[in-house]
Amino acid sequence: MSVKTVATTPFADQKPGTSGLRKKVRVFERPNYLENFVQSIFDTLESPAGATLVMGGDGRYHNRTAVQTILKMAAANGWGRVMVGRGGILSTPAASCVIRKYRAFGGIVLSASHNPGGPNEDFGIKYNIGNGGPAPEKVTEAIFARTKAIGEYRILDAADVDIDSLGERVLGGMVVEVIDPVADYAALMETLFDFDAIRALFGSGFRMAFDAMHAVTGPYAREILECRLGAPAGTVLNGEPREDFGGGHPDPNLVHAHDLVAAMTGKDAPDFGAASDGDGDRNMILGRDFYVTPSDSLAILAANATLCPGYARGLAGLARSMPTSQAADRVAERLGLRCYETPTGWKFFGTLLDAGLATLCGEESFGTGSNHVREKDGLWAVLMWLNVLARRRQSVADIVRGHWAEYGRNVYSRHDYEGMEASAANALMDHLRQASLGGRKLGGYTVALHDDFAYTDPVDGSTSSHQGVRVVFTDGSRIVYRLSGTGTEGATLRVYIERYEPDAARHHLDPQAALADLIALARELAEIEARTGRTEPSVIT
Ligand code: VG1
Ligand code: CO
Repeated sequence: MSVKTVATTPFADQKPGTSGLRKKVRVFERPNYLENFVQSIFDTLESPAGATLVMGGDGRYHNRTAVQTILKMAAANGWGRVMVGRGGILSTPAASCVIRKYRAFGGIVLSASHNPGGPNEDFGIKYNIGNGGPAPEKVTEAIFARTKAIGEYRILDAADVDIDSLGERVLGGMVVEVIDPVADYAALMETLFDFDAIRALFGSGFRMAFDAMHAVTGPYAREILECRLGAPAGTVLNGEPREDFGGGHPDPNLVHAHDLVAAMTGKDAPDFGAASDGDGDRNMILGRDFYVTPSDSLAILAANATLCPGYARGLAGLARSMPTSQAADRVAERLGLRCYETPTGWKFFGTLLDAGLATLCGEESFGTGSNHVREKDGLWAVLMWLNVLARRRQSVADIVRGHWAEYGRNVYSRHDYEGMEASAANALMDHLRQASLGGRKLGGYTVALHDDFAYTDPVDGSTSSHQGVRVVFTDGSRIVYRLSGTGTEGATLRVYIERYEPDAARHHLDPQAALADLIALARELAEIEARTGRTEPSVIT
């Protein structure tokens, strides 16, 4: 076995987005494409010789090939040990858990998350630092800078390694340790939640449906829900991970998690429904005929956190991404906590969690998590809901309605316009940035604030600008616009609409109806139809 140094030339398009580098599989299959990016990561890190790296992915098409390439490159770049999930599998939160537990130098997560998988679909790669969380922007920017200058990469000339059986094997001067992808994560969950109470809940006839969407959480959900918590076999739907996620979008929302939505409809439906995404970091929560928005879910989990053993002593603070509704802020205020507002993407929560300023974090995009790892965590959120349900013994709908009655409802919706021309989308955003809206009266609303969100990290002082155009009205209602940073084709415009409704008599209204005037205003302000020809969003959540 010898180390080969291979000459290469840069690719211009390896800038990581909201969560790592995501491209079509066909792009990743180009000679040297993956290798250039991985070598750029290794060149950027100041990892001591012999350091430990964690690696795993969501099991999508190209995962196994990429794992073998990266193992050989890690061996040629002086890593001492790579801990890899069996079969190349680790959910994103499990990867974060393993990095932290074994104090690894960092980790490589192979996933394009909620994007579809298969030979003609998407693949992705991201680097996580030693705290278990996504690399902060200064690291991803350094990696990107390196991709533009790279001239060679190093790889071991060796046969593929067996990654399908547990245990250690040697690859050049490096140890490859194949670990159980579920065990460490499941053990961590047992320390946070009241498994006895949840077991008793299932024992009392409570029924649940969990849609793993043929993605990575299937084995985790089966082990934790069915084996450890005693939920009946069959609670986990679509539990076999597949390289193409069964042809679907592994995106847990009302549009894509249709099997779950069907299962949760009607009077014989289970009491509780949940789904997770491709890499296991997102969650959707449903009751019988009832949908919980992710923003409400964060607020409700925060308000009930002390019912869970891992959070019994209270929370240090909350954090939410800027476009996430302000429901969590109301809970924070009641609890006397700060609620931090960060740009979109989990990487911005890491410093707050590390500094002990926040305990729970969330995003409107079906992401919820806590300081137990440094990623959002789908099954964790499901278990926290189960713990709350086991202690409160009320239906999901009653818990949510009770929360609204107590705090008021932040009526909320996100409208996505997918597959737009990038130039039209960029022009639309420029137009919104330049419009001078401050103080203007629009319909029944008066603009209190109009800006392009900029953030200064309160812990390390790093700054991020152009994080989304906000139009905030004097009554606290908001319209937020930003472009997606996770897509691989064209551009996606996301429009986030929110209005506070204190009147309990109006809490039952459908959000699309309750927000109709703001939705119309949002389309008008951005000139969506005139600029893009779109009259309706492609996905509403
Ligand atoms: C989207 C979500 C964002 C989330 C990101 C990664 O990003 O809006 O909240 O953190 O996906 O989630 P964007 O830039 O497309 O809006 V995942 O589960 O795809 O890692
Ligand atoms: Co994800």
